[in-house]
Amino acid sequence: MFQKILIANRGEIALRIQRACRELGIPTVAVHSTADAEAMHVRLADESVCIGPPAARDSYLNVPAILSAASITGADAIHPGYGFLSENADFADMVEAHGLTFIGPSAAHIRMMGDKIAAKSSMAALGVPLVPGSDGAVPDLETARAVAGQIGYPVLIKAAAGGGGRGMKVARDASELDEAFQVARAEARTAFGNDAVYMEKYLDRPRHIELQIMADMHGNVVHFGERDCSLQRRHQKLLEEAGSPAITAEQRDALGGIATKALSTLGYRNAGTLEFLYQDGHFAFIEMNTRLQVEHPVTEMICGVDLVREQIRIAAGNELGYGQSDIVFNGHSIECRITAEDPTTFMPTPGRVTTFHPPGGLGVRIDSALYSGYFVPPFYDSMVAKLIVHAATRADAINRLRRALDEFAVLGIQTTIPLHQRIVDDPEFQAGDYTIHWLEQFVARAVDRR
Ligand code: MV4
Repeated sequence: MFQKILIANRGEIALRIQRACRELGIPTVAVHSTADAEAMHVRLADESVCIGPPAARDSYLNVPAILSAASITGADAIHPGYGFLSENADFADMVEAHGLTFIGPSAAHIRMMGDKIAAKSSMAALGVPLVPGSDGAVPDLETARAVAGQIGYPVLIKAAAGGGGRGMKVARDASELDEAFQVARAEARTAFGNDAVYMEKYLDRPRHIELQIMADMHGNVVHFGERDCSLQRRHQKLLEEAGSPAITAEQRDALGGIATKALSTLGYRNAGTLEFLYQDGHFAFIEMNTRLQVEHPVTEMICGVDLVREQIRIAAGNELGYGQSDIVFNGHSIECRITAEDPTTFMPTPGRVTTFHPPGGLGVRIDSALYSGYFVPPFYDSMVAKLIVHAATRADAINRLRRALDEFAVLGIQTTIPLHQRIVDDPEFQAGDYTIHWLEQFVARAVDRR
């Protein structure tokens, strides 16, 4: 097992990783920017190192500073969390080149999945279903027209280096194709320094369903079921649930079987998430995330597993020690991402938290680095807390979530707690009847009512 783990992140996820380390008896090193000297992840770590000024590029993305911090503290492994350097293959390479363990997949797999074209062709070759689309990159307009003719409009043009919604253009019909193609290409070149694009049939009302997998270094791969992440606004997820209200246990088993077999063949290791669009009873793979995700707790709640502990154990070379049939799904879990934002305009609201009173009780979990008196800095992501509930059924989980949201007090700054309270009271949400477009329409209706 590792002697000391450096956590290359901040906020709630740094705390989340520290907690797993502590239960494994592994000391932790926190790194922080000058803006985070008073942050909870620094206070609770065994050791801490200041790695630079507030801007992320000078601190949490500062590779030499992070590697130096690992070296001077004697850390032998680095957990990247999510965001920042978590899906940076060059960073993973450099960590290993310094004789340290990167707690995550191999740099080669991170690189493969970072190229969305390579990710799709690898998965397709292993029997994972895709959206109808181009076979690889679309090099020119002539090819784009031919592909659109084959798959039918509307089509989506996506950047190979994109992902998470960046660099996509819809063409509703042939008259829109030329411009969509040129703009997608130009934007991809500017945003990613890579103008490779590919095409897919545009699905107009899908759900976003993702599958959590875990693989050890001995060829064992399991899945921990799906999360429904359809409730998002501008590609920022607001609320996630496990399992999806839209899919059956049989569908989960079938998809899980295909996915675990594919990743076992690929030789993938550590945690990973396959993203699918789900519409009209069909799953289509779109991307794979090679990191621990923000919403991992809903999976932990229904599976009774500590995913971060598993990541660390696996990275140290341990076997999973259990198989798919040992993983039992129990009840339902919902996570609300609470951000320091105006709940109607979504303008960030950094500032001093005067009172932090989290809810408690049976089936309630708070992952947050807030405390009364903490100043939420303006430099980073605005998520300040995750409220996760677990109960026997979805209806019970919603009821518990309403109770927990009512109990939650974050004073001094505005948060999105009131927005979550409105979502939870909505009959369509309660019925599980939503697609990836539902939340934006819900928010627009709320603005109209003002
Ligand atoms: C799509 C799609 C419809 N059809 N692909 C956006 C994020 C990126 N991961 C993929 N995305 C989409 N790909 C096809 N062929 C619609 C989206 C999409 C979306 C997907 C998941 C969650 C939220 C979304 C919001 C808008 C568009």
